[in-house]
Amino acid sequence: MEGKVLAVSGGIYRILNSQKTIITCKPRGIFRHHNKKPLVGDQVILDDENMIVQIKERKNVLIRPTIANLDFAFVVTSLKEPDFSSLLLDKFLSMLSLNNVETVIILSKYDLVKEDNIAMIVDSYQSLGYKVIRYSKKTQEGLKEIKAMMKDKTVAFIGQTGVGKSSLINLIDPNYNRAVGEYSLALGRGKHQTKEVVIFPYGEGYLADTPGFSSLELQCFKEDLARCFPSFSHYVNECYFTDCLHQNEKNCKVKEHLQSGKISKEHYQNYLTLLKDLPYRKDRY
Ligand SMILES: Nc1nc2c(ncn2[C@@H]2O[C@H](COP(=O)(O)OP(=O)(O)OP(=O)(O)O)[C@@H](O)[C@H]2O)c(=O)[nH]1
Ligand SMILES: [Mg+2]
Ligand SMILES: [Zn+2]
Repeated sequence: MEGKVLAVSGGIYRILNSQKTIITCKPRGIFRHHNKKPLVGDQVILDDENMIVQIKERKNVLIRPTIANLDFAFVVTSLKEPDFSSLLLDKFLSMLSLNNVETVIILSKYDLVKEDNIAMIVDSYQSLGYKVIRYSKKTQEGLKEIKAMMKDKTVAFIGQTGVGKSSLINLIDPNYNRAVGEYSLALGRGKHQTKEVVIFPYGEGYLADTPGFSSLELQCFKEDLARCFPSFSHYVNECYFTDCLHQNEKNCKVKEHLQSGKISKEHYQNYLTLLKDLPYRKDRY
């Protein structure tokens, strides 16, 4: 029988089997030998004793939050409490792009800001090709659109702690009954209310709540970021060097578009900030 991993806790797997029943089971020891284990979101095969014997091929996998087989991710970024940061959003977008997960941006806590102050943010990400949804728990603006996009898909809500991921899932359906945390003014962030990745059936698809980040490390090389950074990906194939880092290389299209204003100075600056902390791939060989 087949099943979908909904949650994992202490080595026990919660699985929705093909008869739409939720069961708990364990994986066979064989996974330990191969250093591979089933993850939330995996489609697995169960044997007669309801033990996991096989993981079906994954469409994609994220390490943090740990989840497999997403159709796309919603990156939830608050406009206030915590304050909006284009650096952080660019980091999330890079991480998802590196892992081949399509992304939609939700700007949460829209009730706490004035439209005039965020129109530029919305424009700048839309012009990169992202869908951007303004959302508020208070007014429910954006909720309909979010629900419509989720139809029959497997999606995860990903973002900083305290931006409102679990609250939003409760608005989608109160039966999910997610614990909602609070934003701490003193700490300037949320309090890590959600502790584990968990998937719920939603129509013919699934939705995932994930633990919020307080910090995020990109797990890649400079050369990877240079190709995947959101505002560059359209141009990198036109750079003279295939491994161009878009700094001082000759005939760099990214730098050209930076001069012409097609790439914003702010995104480019974010790129340099992220690039600084990453190792070179070429040092590895
Ligand atoms: N004003 C306002 N507050 C919101 C909105 N969405 C969520 N909040 C508040 O933000 C706080 C954190 O909400 P959560 O849903 O727990 O946030 P989370 O992203 O799940 O946080 P973690 O589980 O820690 O990652 C709560 O006090 C919510 O009531 C919103 O749209 N507007
Ligand atoms: Mg939460
Ligand atoms: Zn370049």
